[in-house]
Amino acid sequence: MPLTTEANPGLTIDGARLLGRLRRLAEIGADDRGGVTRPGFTPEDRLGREYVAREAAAAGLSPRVDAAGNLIVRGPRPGGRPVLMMGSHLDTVRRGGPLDGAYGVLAGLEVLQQLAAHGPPTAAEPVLVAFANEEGARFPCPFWGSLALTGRLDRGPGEVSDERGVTLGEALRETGGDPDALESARWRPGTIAAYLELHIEQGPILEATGTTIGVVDGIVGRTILDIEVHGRAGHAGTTPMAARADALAAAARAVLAVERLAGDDDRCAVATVGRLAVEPGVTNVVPGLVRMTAELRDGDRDRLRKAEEELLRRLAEIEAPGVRIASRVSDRIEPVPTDPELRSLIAAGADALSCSHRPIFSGAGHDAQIVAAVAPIGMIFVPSRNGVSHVPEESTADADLIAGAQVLLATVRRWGQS
Ligand code: HGY
Ligand code: MN
Ligand code: MN
Ligand code: MN
Repeated sequence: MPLTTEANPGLTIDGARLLGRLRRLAEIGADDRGGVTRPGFTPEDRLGREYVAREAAAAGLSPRVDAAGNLIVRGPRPGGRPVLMMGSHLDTVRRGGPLDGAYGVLAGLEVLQQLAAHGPPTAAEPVLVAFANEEGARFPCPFWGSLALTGRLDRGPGEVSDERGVTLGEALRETGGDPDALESARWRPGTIAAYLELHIEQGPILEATGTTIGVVDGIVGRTILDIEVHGRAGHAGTTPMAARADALAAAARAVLAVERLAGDDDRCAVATVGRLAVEPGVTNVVPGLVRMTAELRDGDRDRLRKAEEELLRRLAEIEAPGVRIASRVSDRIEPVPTDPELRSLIAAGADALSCSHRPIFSGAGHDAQIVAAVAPIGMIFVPSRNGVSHVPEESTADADLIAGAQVLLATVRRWGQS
């Protein structure tokens, strides 16, 4: 595959440098299962961000961390042009892989570095952002950084805590942010002309169809519910079955109700119970309380709302004497389409590089869908081996990683030219 474009024969990303940086970053937070555990606002997260900032500074770029914990990297000629923002995230889920988020950030760094060193000025000023806490793995407020940057945070830093009761504000301060100055992280409306995010697909379609580049046409919406099943704890040997109010047995029905919502009943695209905690959680006590989450996703906003309502009805039906189920929506993120003009630019860039491409829908969430509230967004996908992500086995062929970065560079160069 030719890796330079007809429009910029000399300008190409340094594939070996990109791959080397990806390997180095994956060592930060490397866990005992061969994966990467670098949740937002942990010491590992901070080290990852510092690594990227050091690489940027060594390349003559200007990195800074904003009050919300976002790493922002600008080139040598800031200001005076519309901003074309490239971004993704450096935080990971627990026992995740090396590419989710990290790839888009390091490829964006490579693009910025090449343009700064060799590029004629582009119509827009490319700016790179590594958004803080996209996954919400330690602090359950995913997209924290992109919500802060777009001025749409609906919770304060003291209102979100980890499992040990540490607030996000405390962790943010320890990792280089300033919870008292979050407003300063906001970019005024109109200051971002466009936003581009390069990401691994995290699903099977590009690999199955032998396609190198996915031109994302839309991003899934997601509703997360916190559910509490209240029963009555009791002695496991002496409480007669007829007299029990077993919270876990009711929670098991609730788990199946969530699964069925998306499965056989097709009320939404996918539905998952990813967390479940039993109290007191000992062998010889009838469970008295279960805390669990339900996560529903769909590309259609109305379907997602109706699925949520249907789930609440079904949870109410599971209630029984002594068993009460309480739930609240902890997060609701709308599905969004991408911008048609950016889609065309990405496709044209892929064509110029002789990369095969196809439209694709994103079943994963991305910071792009938050930025969509203030700017047109475009997303580029590359194939995921075996379609897996959020697991240590997450990987993508080197040639595809390099091709995706080339398409990002080509798209940035084309923006504003037509
Ligand atoms: O869960 C998601 O879709 C995203 O990767 N945070
Ligand atoms: Mn992810
Ligand atoms: Mn991601
Ligand atoms: Mn006893």
